[in-house]
Amino acid sequence: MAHTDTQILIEQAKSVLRKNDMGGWSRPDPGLYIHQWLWDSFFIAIGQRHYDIERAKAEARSPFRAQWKNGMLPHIIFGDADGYHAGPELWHCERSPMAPDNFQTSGVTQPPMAAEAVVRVGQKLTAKERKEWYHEMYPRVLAYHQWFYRERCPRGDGLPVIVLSWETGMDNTPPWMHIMHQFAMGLRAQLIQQANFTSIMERFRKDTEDVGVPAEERISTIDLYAVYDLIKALRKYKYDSEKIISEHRLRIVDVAFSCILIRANELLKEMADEIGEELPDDIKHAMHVAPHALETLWDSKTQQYYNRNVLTGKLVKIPTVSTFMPLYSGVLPKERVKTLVAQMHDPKTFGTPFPIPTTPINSSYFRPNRYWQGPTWVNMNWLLADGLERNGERVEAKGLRDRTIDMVARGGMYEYFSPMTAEPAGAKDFSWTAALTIDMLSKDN
Ligand code: 2M8
Repeated sequence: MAHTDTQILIEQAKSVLRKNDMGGWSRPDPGLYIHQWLWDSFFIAIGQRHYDIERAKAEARSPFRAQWKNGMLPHIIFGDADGYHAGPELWHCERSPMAPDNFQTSGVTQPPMAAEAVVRVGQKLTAKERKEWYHEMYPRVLAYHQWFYRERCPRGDGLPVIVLSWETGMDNTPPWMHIMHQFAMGLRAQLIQQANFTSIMERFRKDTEDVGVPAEERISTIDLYAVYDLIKALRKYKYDSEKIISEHRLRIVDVAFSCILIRANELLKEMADEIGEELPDDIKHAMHVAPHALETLWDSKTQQYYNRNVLTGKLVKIPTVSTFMPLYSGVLPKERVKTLVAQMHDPKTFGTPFPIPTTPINSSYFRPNRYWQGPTWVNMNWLLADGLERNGERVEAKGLRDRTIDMVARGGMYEYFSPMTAEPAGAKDFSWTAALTIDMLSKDN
């Protein structure tokens, strides 16, 4: 890309981030996601560090202001704005004694990108500043990671149990929707489905036409109401992990989430080493056992990684972009790198003109513009390009970044894009698309 085009794109991205800057934290977009989201903020900080290090520090720090007393970082911190479709009145987080005193939040978490953001911000600091930064952030990130092993890891195998598709960040990803329909449909959702009320219920949705996003680009109506029902179930447990882990109808070991946590521990260790701290035993144990547990998610017949349904113990063999995430984990067996790279290029599945589609194009779930069931997302490409690079696939990593930048340059700073044509979809002026575009463009400088 020519230097001037790069500059124009960076300026466009910065202006999106300015528009979504709420003063110390950022919203994902101005219409649909008007509060603060966990992994969004960490991706945003990764972009901001290139031009405003203090602002990036504030962004990476801001999710911790509502850290729960048990260490969990909630996936949404609610601000003052009204109109979000799953606001504080749905969650009632105050029912948990662990919820923070001064903030209203959701009651679940999201992929743990905290350590990544803290270390990336750290890379832009002098050695002395970095030590101070790590001294500040390490105990908080550690408390978050320890929450997973204390409360969400009953098998002690280093892989957390995830209890709502919203925790994965890939809200309507096919394997989760499949298991939800099989095992975890609430009464209301069943009624809506049986009585064929979906088109009536669609009119009550607040996350589509009202905020400028066509319904067909979002999660389906029945899936959305089923998720709402599951949130109500978690709320009934008062977000008590012990109850959730033994009783909740939806419990999944999610391959992408697991890979992000595995990588996050490595980054946590980097922080600990730099400030002369020793990781506690629970984290060391998790780091030791998780790579073996990750191997149990590999299916040698189809040569893919899959999620495991905890209720049945079985792999859910519905392929998605998550199959590539072990590249990001940093513990992928060497001989498997080439297999995954070849699959990324297969024109029958993931090798689309604007890769990587969240669902392969030969899947019955695939829709080029439907949320996490087909479109290409900039954050997934960012994670996978990073993973490719650390696995020695530099050319592949650069190729993926270049195609992602090309897609954003054509479509604009949207939430997601058609993997076939780069046509944009979802929310306009989307913060992590902007932030990660800045980061990817900065790599070539
Ligand atoms: C989407 O999720 C929220 C619920 O958490 C929603 O649909 O209302 C997901 O894409 C998620 O990954 C993202 O963090 C969030 C805000 O961008 O939006």
